[in-house]
Amino acid sequence: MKLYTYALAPNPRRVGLMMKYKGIELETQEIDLAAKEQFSPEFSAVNPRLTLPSLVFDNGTIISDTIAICLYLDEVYPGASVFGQSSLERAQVIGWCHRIFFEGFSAVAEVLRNKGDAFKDSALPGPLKIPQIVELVERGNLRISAFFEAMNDEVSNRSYLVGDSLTQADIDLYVVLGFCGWVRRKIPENCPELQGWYDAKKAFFGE
Ligand SMILES: N[C@@H](CCC(=O)N[C@@H](CS)C(=O)NCC(=O)O)C(=O)O
Repeated sequence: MKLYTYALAPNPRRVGLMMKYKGIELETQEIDLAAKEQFSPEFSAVNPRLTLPSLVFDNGTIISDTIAICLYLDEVYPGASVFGQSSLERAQVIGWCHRIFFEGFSAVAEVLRNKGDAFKDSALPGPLKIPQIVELVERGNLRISAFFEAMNDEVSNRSYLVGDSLTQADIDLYVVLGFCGWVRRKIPENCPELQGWYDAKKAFFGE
């Protein structure tokens, strides 16, 4: 089994932090997204979707969605699960990850990928040539503002989104808040609970 990754990028970070927390070690290979290595013939042959992270098994089976990779690794490696301690908590964690991906990651990506030359004709990840739509930058920023405020309310009286220990939902929220910095969005002053939550997780992960 081998994990193709790019440690700096947000979706690979969701897996990387989960592995660090659980003490999981795997054979890995870095694909430099900044150098566009995902478009190389070698990596295209591994994952035609051209995205990271990608977990590839010895028989060629591939999992190329972050949430699925995390679920799989969580289950096959020992240690407390980061997907909750009951069926209800498991459903809640997956629900949170889905929400954070849609309301958080995709909002930041909307801003990041719809302006500038770096993502010209590559407004969505993958092999298709997708043109940028500059108006989406404004919409993405509105979505980020709404996300900050919603998450501020959610963490105002708790350290963990689900249950009483760290889950993948917390990892994903922590990673997306860092990803906001890629589009120069900081947690605003009217979201002090979220800032406190983020600072605590940053210290916890030693970053
Ligand atoms: N469906 C994938 C999407 C992952 C994704 O978008 N990864 C980004 C890095 S964070 C990527 O591979 N980007 C390639 C590109 O920009 O061409 C998942 O959920 O893991």
